Amino acid sequence: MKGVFIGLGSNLAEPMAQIHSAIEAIDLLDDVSVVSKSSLYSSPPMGPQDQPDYINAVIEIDTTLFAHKLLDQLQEIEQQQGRVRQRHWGERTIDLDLLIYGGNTLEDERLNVPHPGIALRSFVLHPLAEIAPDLIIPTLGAMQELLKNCPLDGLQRID
Ligand code: ROI
Repeated sequence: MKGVFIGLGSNLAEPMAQIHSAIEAIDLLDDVSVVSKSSLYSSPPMGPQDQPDYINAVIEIDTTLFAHKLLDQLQEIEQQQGRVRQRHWGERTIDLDLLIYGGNTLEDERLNVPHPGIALRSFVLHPLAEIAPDLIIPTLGAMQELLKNCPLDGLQRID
């Protein structure tokens, strides 16, 4: 199934390298292949301001994994890359968020998909728009409409 999107973020321990190795690790998973990658972006932190800027990106994958199984695998990659959560909304080595799982909506203790932050976070919405400009997101609506209400807020495309 295509139309599965993952958001990546890092602001510790060589963030660009963290993003690249996470994408590689995701592509190496059984039953997952990366079909599209956004550029890398730098963004000022949302949350405490006394932390480094983030590097963010969004990828699309093609997968046969169920959402929870995929989440398990993403969390394993976070652990392998030494993720530590130092404080709420604080700095992190790597954050992998399951943003969209095709046309599905999922809501339980572990997953809220589509991710409720998509439309509110420029560092998620704009990279997503780069690779899926015509996307209609379940519960949130049309990408081009969402973009109208989401200023860049300091987001900058790298490359
Ligand atoms: N801020 C930015 N700019 N990028 C992120 O990926 C990010 N991730 C987070 C919080 C702490 C909310 N802030 C962020 O989890």
